Amino acid sequence: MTVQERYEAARKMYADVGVDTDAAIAKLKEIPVSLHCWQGDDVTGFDHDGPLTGGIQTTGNYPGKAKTPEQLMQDMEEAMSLMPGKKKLNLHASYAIFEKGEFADRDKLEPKHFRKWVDFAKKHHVGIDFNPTFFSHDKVKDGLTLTSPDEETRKFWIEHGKACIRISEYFAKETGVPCVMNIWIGDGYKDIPADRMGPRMRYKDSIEQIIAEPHDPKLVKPCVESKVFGIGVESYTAGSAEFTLTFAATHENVLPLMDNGHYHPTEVVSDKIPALLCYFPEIALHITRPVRWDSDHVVLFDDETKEMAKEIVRCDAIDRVHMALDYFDASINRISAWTVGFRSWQKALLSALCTPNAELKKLQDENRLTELMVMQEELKTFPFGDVWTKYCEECGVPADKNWFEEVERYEKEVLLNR
Ligand code: RNT
Ligand code: ZN
Repeated sequence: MTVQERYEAARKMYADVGVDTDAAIAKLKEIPVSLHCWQGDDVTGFDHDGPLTGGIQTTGNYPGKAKTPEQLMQDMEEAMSLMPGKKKLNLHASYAIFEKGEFADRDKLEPKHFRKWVDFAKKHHVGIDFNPTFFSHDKVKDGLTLTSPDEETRKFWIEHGKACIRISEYFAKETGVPCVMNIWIGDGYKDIPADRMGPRMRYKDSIEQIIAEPHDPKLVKPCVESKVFGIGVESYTAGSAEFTLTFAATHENVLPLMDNGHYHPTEVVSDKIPALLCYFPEIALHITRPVRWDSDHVVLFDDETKEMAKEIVRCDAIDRVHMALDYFDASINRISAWTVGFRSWQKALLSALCTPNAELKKLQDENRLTELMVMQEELKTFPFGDVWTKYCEECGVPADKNWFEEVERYEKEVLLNR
């Protein structure tokens, strides 16, 4: 059977349960998903030589890591050519690109240091999301940035945040797409602190100063990302879930950002998405895969990933949820890591779009819960793969098993020669 014949058969089966697969495919092509630059070089960046700090860690030493902006862009292009769907570029401030002999510290960063990224985004017709980098830097004092009791240190990082607001607005103006600017800090304590509120009050004041930097809220969307703990920061994290959520709720035009690696292992972000959508006009996500802890493994097409996508789709919130990938695995081919993660999230979205959500909701509301269980289980063996293959084909990217051959060729010809 050809791809088209298989698709026709699948389309009929889905139509019988009220799902329009053509519409699902068309819709998915319009949903932007932010692709994180930091999978390509293990969160190293270009503005410092030191180690990755902030309580996050990449493990592994797979050959071929990108070491220059040119290599990172080339690798990203290679990965993007294997991913169906609409992309957005997600950058960290530490990926500033300086001319030969030029340097600007984080508090002095300017739009011009990101001009090459804007050119890259324009070339690929994508918008840009941005992240101030509050880690991997010698001005992180005693593990603290925006919560530091040392006013000079705290000021430096506030200035960094303000510079990033200006750069975010530049990105939005240049690309014509609003920029989601995410604030995440690793500040906290390894052991039981004597003051839990003080750092949080300083954090609150710091973010307020950062977002007071003049900007158009239609162009720049600041977010605050929560976290439960980090490596070496096990006992106390200033930016906890309650802190960041309340901050976003009480400050106009600030979005809460949930990273699904940042909760206790039995908590699920899929359940938190509809809870937040009851109150916030827009929310943001970091999509990752935590294995026992916030390990940032490559996103797979697994149950919780599917459930998160389902919630976004069935809450009719595709335009209200800013989706970004956030993981880093240095133990496998990085192009493949990017590609598997992006394709997995695309599959999750497509699968959610191919779910008869209105019908299922009706069963729930009519208390036909036995039938609901039966239907949900039957749907799991529908020929989703045939719809996926059709989608990949329409997007001009290799269908499932073939793309890895290209990754192997690229590894041999490019990565291993670095
Ligand atoms: C860390 C956070 C944060 C980072 C990126 C690199 O735990 O998830 O979002 O992963 O900013
Ligand atoms: Zn994150």
